[in-house]
Amino acid sequence: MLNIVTTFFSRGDLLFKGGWQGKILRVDLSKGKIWDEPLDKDIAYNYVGGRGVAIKILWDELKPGTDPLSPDNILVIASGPLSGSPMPSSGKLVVAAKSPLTGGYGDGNLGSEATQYIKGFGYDAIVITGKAEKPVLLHLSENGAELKDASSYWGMKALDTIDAIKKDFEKTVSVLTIGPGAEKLVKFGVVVSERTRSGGRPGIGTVFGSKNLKAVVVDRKPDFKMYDFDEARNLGNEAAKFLKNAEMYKAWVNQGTMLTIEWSQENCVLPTHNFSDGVFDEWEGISGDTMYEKYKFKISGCPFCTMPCGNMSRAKAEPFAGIEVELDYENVAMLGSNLGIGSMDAIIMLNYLADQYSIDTISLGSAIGFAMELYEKGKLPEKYKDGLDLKFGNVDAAIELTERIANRKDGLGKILSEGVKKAAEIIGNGAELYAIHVKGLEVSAYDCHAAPGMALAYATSPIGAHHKDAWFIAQEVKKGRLEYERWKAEGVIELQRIRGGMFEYFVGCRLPWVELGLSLDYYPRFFKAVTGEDYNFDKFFEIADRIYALIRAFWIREFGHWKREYDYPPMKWFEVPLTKGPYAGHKLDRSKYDQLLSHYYDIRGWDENGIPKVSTLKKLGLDFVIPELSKIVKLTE
Ligand code: PTT
Ligand code: SF4
Repeated sequence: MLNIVTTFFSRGDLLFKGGWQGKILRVDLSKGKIWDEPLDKDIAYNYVGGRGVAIKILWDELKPGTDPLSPDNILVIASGPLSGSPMPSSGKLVVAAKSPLTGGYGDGNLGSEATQYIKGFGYDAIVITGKAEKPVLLHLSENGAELKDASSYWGMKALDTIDAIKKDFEKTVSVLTIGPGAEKLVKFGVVVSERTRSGGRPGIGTVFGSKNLKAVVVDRKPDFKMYDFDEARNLGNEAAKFLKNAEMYKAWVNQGTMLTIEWSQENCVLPTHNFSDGVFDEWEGISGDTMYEKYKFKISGCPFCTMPCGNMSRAKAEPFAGIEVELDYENVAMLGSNLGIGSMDAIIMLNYLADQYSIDTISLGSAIGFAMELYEKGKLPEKYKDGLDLKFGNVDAAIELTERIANRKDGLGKILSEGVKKAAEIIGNGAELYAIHVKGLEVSAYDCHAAPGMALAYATSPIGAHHKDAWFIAQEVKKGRLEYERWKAEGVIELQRIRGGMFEYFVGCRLPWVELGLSLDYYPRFFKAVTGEDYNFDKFFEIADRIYALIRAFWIREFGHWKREYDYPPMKWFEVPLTKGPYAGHKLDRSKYDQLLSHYYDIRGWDENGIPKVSTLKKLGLDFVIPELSKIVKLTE
């Protein structure tokens, strides 16, 4: 293989007591240049890692208005001080960039051994700019970091690429890669790792593709500096013991997130027929029980996890028999009920295609559901039908459309590869009403016609509609489903601070806490053991608020203006009532939603348009944002 450039590692860990390794690996693909930089202490202490480090770098270094697909976009691959440590489920990594799908801040969190090995080589993050002349991969090994020719892998499907790279390098390397969908610049391309993990919904895989970066390959290097490893290991053992004895442990490792299908059906939030119904007549065919009893053949999951939730499943029925894929709730709901498809075999096939092409299952399911609804309602203009019979439940049409989207085939495929927001603009004819997104990111699998708090969570998520920052719906269902009271805004923000803050900057999986009830009190203890720093919850939450405000400032700077309406949930939830189930007839009330949004802004210290106030920015140590923002919008004191 062609060795373009190499760098030698130097020690940066002297700056920190542990957790942080002290260096950032910088790569300029246009110049074929690689170098080390120290991790700024100020960034580490005030933004910690993962999402925090990513947004600080993007704010500081990305020229406003940069085309996300241009060489100038900045790709950040960031671990956090706790990733790869004995903290339970610590094998997670953040990938971030300016999103080609939304035009704002985008990131994703995926399981990967690379998060630990990158630290083993002394880095907290890898920052990649430029565009290689021809396909390359970045390889980290004992020899240094090198760019290598990846032409032979270009065009190869993502899972096949992982197998091929492991064959060509060492079996033990960790691989982050993309498939042909992200290479061809489908706007919702994801990054795939460990064959079953994938992340970066807002098109972070697409940014890999735009840079001719096929993969990042990291040799196994598990050891990195921690402040008090013995204490971290003892805590890890204690937490693992708790998790293994948790009441829900067995159910969790049997079904993982697939437990949610039944829950969503019962609570009338299962996305069905492009978020029209909330319940699905054929739900039993796609339930967690069905998956477990008939399809699951192996437990899989992220590295370093004591409660692995991946459901490796195999299709049984022809013509899909033998296809293997990991099934998760979001994938099954968006490619199943949302498309009116009740066959798990067909869902396995669709999920497999999405993984191989490395395109996001949620956006894919939303795009196909959107086209199907337009088709059934007679709103898809003839010129866009492309000979497809796009009725809900038509498996062949869903598969064919997936291939066309993934290959950006001229016509409907190419239009939908832009995401539903842009597709609706192109199609016109009132299509906007059926485009289920926030800020251009397709909504993940919870219908919120009758769940205003979860609608607020989607609408204020810092990357566009994703549940990861605040899965508020569980609390809402328990405590007062249809209310629009202030407690809901408080609850959403509390979750955003923990899930969207702590777990995205530590970086680790939140599910030990969410699903099996591991006490949050463990986390400051892990933080102390691994980094040597004493942070309490006030400090953790302040950091989360800082990151949120900076992400909001980034969106404002990129858009060049800001409107309150950008924090609205999809129009359909206001306009078209749910059609089925116990909440049939319900839709969101716009003026009550507006009150809820005002509560949200008030608690955050943002003004009535969702712009952080000067006093808030100052309190969070974001004074440096003020001069730039005040040129774009009127700031409130
Ligand atoms: C996540 C989103 C999700 S969230 C799912 S299933 W889920 C989908 N998975 C996809 C997939 O698979 N293939 C594909 N081509 N596209 C996919 N898109 C969808 O992406 C994931 C788990 C899950 S499974 C969840 S809830 C939790 N998410 C976490 C998070 O966001 N942060 C965090 N600190 N911990 C989390 N733990 C859980 O991780 P995105 P993964 Mg994914 C095949 O990244 O962009 O955030 O989108 O990361 O390693 O696969 O684990 O019912
Ligand atoms: Fe990964 Fe599941 Fe373990 Fe979280 S609980 S780290 S998502 S396998």
